Amino acid sequence: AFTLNVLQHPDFREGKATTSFIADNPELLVIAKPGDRANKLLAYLGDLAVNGRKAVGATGAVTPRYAAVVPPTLPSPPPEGLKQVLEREGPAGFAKAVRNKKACLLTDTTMRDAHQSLLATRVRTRDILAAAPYAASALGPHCYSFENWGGATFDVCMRFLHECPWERLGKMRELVPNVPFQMLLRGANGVGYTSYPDNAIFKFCDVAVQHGMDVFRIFDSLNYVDNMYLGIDAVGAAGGVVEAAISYTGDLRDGTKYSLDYYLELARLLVGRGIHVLAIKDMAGLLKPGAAAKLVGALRTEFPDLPIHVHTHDTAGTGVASMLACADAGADAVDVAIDSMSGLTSQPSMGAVVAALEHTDRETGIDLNAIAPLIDYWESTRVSYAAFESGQKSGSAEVYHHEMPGGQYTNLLFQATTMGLSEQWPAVKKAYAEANELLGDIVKVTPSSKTVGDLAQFMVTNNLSAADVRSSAQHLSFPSSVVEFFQGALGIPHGGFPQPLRDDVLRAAGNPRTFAGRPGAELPPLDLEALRADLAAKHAKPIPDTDLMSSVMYPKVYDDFQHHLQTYGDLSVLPTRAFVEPMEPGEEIEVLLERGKSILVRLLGVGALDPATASREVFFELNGNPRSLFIHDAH
Ligand code: 3PY
Ligand code: ZN
Repeated sequence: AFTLNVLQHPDFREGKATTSFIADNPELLVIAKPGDRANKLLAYLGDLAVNGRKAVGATGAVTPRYAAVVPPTLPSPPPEGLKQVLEREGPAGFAKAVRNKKACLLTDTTMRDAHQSLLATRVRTRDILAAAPYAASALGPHCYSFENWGGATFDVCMRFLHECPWERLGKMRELVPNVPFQMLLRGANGVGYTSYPDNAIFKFCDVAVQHGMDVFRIFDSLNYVDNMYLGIDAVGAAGGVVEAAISYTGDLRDGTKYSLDYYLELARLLVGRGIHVLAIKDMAGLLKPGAAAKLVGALRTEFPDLPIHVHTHDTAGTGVASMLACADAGADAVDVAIDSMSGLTSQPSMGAVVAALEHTDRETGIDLNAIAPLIDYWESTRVSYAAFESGQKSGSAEVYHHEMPGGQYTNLLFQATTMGLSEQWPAVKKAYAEANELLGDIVKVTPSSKTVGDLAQFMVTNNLSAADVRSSAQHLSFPSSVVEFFQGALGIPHGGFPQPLRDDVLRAAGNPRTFAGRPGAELPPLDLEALRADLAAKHAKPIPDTDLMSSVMYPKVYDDFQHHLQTYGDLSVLPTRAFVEPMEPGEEIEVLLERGKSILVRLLGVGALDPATASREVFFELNGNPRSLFIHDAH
């Protein structure tokens, strides 16, 4: 590359090069083609070296040095799976094939919910891809799906990992041709936290199907059926598998308003709209084995031809028992995570469920020995994400009291611990349960769970009891998510809004507008082509549908991501430890820029602060050649 660079220099080509040629043209010492990319990477590594790892939002323990144990390469292509059925027979044929299987099918959530729940959604594309081919071969034929997209991954991918979620989807698809991909769609909220115009949701689902998504688990944070219908219609129009999810809360045997009849009535409405699969979404891990048997049993009896898919979290530790009860009661598929990414607020362990179903008529067909390399891979890979571990050490049946969803639990615990407020954690859990009661005992899942969490933190910070909130609501300055909830911006909760709290909160907020029905119905359609033109001008590049949808969902996050790309280039090539932690002086890393093209980067040291420019010179060796650059010191 060096010679190429020199040879192409106009002076050199015109025979004007002298002995001082190289000294006069030091830029020629930079590798020609990947030079710009290498410089941008150095700028990122330099920024971490000067300003520390907070640049990536990591606040937990320092990442140990540990090499991932990559699973072996198995013969390709992998054996056929349900993806082939879906391709040949469409969503209805897929549903039929699922229903006809005797085995209990599994959804492996390792690539989405498991790391969303355990590692703040921070697992990077390269670490997902490294195990994907093996997972496709070893698990593929026995899986209903790999849940690998949607939920919080879309946002976090751009915001913290500086990666394009669509590129991740495309790359996973290349490596996994045999397993249906599954995403979590927040109904009318897409993969965001608020209602979007209907045409935005339709377009999003269409682009997702075009780029390899198959199964859409659609839920609404209040089980508000009008919001769910929108997601159902959008996925149906896009040609995806419509998996409509009932979000489960409480214990249906407790005589609360979330009774068996409530869930059955909701299921009837969803089935009536035209769905391929019915899901039970137990986002907090509240579905105990006995309740699971009742719910799945009743749904099985009423809808004998409809596939039933159950999702849970292992927060209290009953996850495996509950999934076995579901399989026994006739569920077609259950969600699990690879053992080393399972348990606690994540999904129950795949190995445990596989082993427990051996020698039964619902045997999964998975060989426990075949899972072992994936267990080793994720156990070793997880080490690189130490900075994002929540610190949770055990399961806890307290979840039956506070009812916090898995991902939120670890997030709030992490926040409390890293802000030095761990002594407040018991108060936060208690306040969360009280906030839920204040809001009318609602279904709690993104984004309604954020409303409850915000109110709980507001109560703890301001030292307010539930009675205080009720009696002084007219004079309090509530978090915006609480006001929006009472405006009806998320939809209408089962049983309506609690009064007089609703009126009091709205009055305190200056009586903002309220929504009488589905909030999105009142939003005008988005002019997608105008937005595309604006983005193309702003970022000086053509805007494909994928970028357009990223911007529709997260306008500011998308813009920041584009600026980050321009400044630092594609960071997905960095090994995870180097992405998270500042390099140490003397440390060298190898970065594979693309197939067959790698660079060696060594950090030599960081210079003294130059007060005039508030910067430091950072010294590297790039492929053995000295390089230095000035980095702004933000301290
Ligand atoms: C999400 O919406 O991201 C969830 O995981 C809800 O359970
Ligand atoms: Zn979940």
